[in-house]
Amino acid sequence: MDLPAQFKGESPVSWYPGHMLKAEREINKKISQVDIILEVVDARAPLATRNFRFDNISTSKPRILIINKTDYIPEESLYEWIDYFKSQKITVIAVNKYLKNASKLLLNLIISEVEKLKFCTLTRVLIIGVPNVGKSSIINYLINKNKACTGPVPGVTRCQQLIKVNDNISLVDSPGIMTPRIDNLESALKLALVAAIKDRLLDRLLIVEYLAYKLKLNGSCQFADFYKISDMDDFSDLINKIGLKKGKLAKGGLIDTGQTAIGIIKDFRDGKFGLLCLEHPDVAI
Ligand SMILES: Nc1nc2c(ncn2[C@@H]2O[C@H](COP(=O)(O)OP(=O)(O)O)[C@@H](O)[C@H]2O)c(=O)[nH]1
Ligand SMILES: [Mg+2]
Repeated sequence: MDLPAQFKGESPVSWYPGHMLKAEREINKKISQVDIILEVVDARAPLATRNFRFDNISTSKPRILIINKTDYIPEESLYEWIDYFKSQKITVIAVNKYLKNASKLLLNLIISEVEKLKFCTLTRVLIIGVPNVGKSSIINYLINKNKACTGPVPGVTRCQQLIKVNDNISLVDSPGIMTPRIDNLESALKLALVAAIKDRLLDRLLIVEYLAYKLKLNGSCQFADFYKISDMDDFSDLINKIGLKKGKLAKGGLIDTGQTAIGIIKDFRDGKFGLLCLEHPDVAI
């Protein structure tokens, strides 16, 4: 199905080339200290949450792409994405924070990648990715949380530069935060839904309308089913009904559609509409 016109066009959110340049410089500085890079993406939008500019600045270092938060998406979508990245010759692993052996799987993959390079010294790892994809969570389970000082929190730089994971592997202390590259409005909508950018930067009603479109397209649980209301063809009627159901009333008895949209976005992030991947590898081809 063709993308409806209201989701097409340029992103109203600028991606600040200056800001991005700064982020790249920071990563470049760290890259000189590392042997291997772990790039984290959100399984709900594995392309929108990648920043392809990063490809230009780290060609010489081996990289593992971590598809994180796989608990949010259907298994079929995950397999499609894994196949897609493998077809691009990208070393890929899929994890989520509920997976008991995620840390072990990841460490084994790091070791096997590093063995290919025949490093004999300590391997230094840098985790990068756009905001909120789960970098800190991954660092926390890799280092078993209490083992090191609270280096993984961005901005906390007072502790040592390397956090020891085991005798062979250390993490460069803070994650590299990349500014998302926002190519168009649809990417911005996906990034807002997965909280990689602030949703207030966009029209929240449009974000919710896009979500409704995606749920319909994927045959997932629809708003009408979840909120137990009769379906409405007109989107603003639908929002008003959901707002009434949620008790989001503004002064004068009108429905507060903004607050209603915030509530719906939260329900999505809480996984209330079931498993949903916002992207299909087709868009990459
Ligand atoms: N459902 C789910 N949530 C996750 C997962 N990993 C991280 N999160 C949540 O995503 C949010 C952002 O995680 P964080 O590690 O701070 O991301 P960072 O900004 O990349 O460091 C937090 O609320 C985490 O609890 C995951 O695998 N599944
Ligand atoms: Mg973090």
